[in-house]
Amino acid sequence: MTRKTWDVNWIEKEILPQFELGKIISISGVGSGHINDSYRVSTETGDVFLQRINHQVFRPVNALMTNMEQLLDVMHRAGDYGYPKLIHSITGQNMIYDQPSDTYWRMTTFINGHSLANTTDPNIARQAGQAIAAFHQHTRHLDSTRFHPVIPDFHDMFWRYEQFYEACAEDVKDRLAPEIKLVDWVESMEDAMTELQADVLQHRIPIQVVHNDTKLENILFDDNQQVICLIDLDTVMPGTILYDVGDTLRTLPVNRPEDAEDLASLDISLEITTAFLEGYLAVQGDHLNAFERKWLPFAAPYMTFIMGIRFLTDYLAGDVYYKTSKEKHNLLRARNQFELVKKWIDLQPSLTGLIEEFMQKQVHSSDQR
Ligand code: GN1
Ligand code: MG
Repeated sequence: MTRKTWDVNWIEKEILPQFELGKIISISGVGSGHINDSYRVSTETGDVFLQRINHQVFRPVNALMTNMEQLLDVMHRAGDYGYPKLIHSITGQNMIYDQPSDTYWRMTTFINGHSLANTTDPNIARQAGQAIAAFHQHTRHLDSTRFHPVIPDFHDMFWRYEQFYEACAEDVKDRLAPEIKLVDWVESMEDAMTELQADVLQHRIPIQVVHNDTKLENILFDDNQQVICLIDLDTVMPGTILYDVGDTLRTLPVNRPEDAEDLASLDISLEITTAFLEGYLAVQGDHLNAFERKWLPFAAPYMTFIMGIRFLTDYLAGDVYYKTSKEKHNLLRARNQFELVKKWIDLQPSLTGLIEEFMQKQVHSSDQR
């Protein structure tokens, strides 16, 4: 899918009048999401954040908005006021539907902050770990059945493999043959990559409400490098904490973006990974069960692989899901992610060692309390 942008004059004329706002000063596109379209709208009375929700991806848009409202409510009640507030339309709706253009739009307060693609600063990594852990603390007691699975089986590797095989079988754009080596490698990884999800399906790894899209870019920081909130709440739904830990690690300690083409330049910082896990475990360590602990080192390769297989599937299916902005963009993203998977697998012994060490230190310090 190539990037579609909405004309800001059209937005001002058709969408904004449906909300009660002061005089509009400017509208500008923000963010780098692959799915929705986001805008900062400056008005005489302050700035707001406007998003077009991609309802091809998020089919039950109403369910998505119910999830989001519930989540924001939980965060605000917990005293986490960094999270934005939803701005209802003039008619009191949590989003609006524009029939002529068949588009859905929602609005929240604008949160001033910045996000990062990765970091070399251990303090930021630790903060990120604590922020993901705090999110999990706030959501762990919620009844996860009250949150709709807006994209069912989102991080289920078995389902991702099914979709991949389907795309291979259909091969709509004749893209398979030149990539057969890569496709064969993906097939060869199936047993190793589905084992974690097998433990989810066996109810060994607990299901709770998680964020499901915790790449570092989705953590908002203030100027003092303190976390304000997690953003991009569309995929907040049942899942496991491993998906979130893994998705932050997929990005935070990696020196290059997910579509970097020079694979030889890709590097994962163990120091940054360690700082993140320390931050996470300091808050969440006592609450993990044996299976969550067992799989924690594998969270990063799991989530990096799932992105790889999703990008490759979309490439084979003709680029129908993710926005793309260059030739073979999804294939390049897939190659990048798979290269990182290999590196994460090499790092497994070190990760297992450092997590064990950290957990022991924690047991020690709680013994002494
Ligand atoms: C998409 O919305 P955005 O760009 O943050 C995707 C995530 C992937 C991410 C890869 C609903 O997220 O699952 O991790 O791209 N979101 C959806 O960068 O598919
Ligand atoms: Mg997202």
